[in-house]
Amino acid sequence: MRLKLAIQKSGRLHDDSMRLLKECGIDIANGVNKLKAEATNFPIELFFLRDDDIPQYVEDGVADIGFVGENVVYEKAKKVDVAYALGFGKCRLSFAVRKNEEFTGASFLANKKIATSYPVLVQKYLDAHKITAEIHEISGSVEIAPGIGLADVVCDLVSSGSTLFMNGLKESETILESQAVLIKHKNFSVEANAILERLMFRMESVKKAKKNKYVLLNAPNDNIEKIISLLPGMKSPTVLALATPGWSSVHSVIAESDFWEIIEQLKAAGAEGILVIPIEKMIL
Ligand code: PRT
Ligand code: ZN
Repeated sequence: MRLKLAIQKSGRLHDDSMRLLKECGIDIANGVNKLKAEATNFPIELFFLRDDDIPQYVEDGVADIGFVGENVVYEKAKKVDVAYALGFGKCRLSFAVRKNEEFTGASFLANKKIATSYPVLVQKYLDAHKITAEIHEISGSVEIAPGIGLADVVCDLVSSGSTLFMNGLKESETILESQAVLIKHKNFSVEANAILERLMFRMESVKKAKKNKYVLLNAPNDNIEKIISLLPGMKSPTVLALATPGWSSVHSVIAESDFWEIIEQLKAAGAEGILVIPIEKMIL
């Protein structure tokens, strides 16, 4: 069998979805102009769809899994499971008001007109805060609604914030932090699950590799204990003698998040010739 994966046909998530598959060593045969494509070296078949349709296809089992933004998953509220965070397509769903207005909290929205493409999520927020407001659902260019008098407030996706800024609006309150996720059909056969496990194992290796760097450095033997204590490594660092007496070469893996701090401490401990190399895959 082949696992059927739905991804966005074109748009913001398409390229990152294809790149992730490639990084997982999965080669896709035909072009994306078709509705379907097959991988040549992995039991997976791709469906190219509009992102809005992906949750429905996965609920119905027409696709087994899909890559789609959490914003779409929660707005559509279909019966699917969110199985894995993919780490791309990051954005937030936020309220925005005219830049000269003061957003004083949820109560500011009472009896206002709110333009959004996310009526379900906005209504949920209003209900949670026991507020009544009028929601105008529009499918695109939400940010122009206040300018043309259609709404007082918008609730839209934001990443850099420049769209809001250019339309004289300011972001006021975030109601959802979103990224692309892997969703799956509720009922999975043992066979389908085994393929999904293989795919997720590869995605996790790619993700871990991006978060870590391989470091090589030269260290005076006198300080080697101190330097090793700064480097956790996968098990423990590799230490090899250099041709120069009294010096060793130390190899290890360090997390991107504490990268600069560790490098500074290594330098202070006498490390020299530090080389930092990206890791392609990391299997623990
Ligand atoms: O054709 P199809 O229906 O498949 O695509 P689409 O046009 O509905 O979606 P698309 O391709 O625009 O976005 C797909 C997904 O990307 C969204 O569902 C989000 O999960 C994610 N994503 C991440 C974003 C953004 N960032 C984003 N900035 N989706 C939209 N935007 C828009 C936003 O709506 C606003 O118009 O970008 C503008 C704001 O960007 P900044 O940088 O100016 O703040
Ligand atoms: Zn869409």
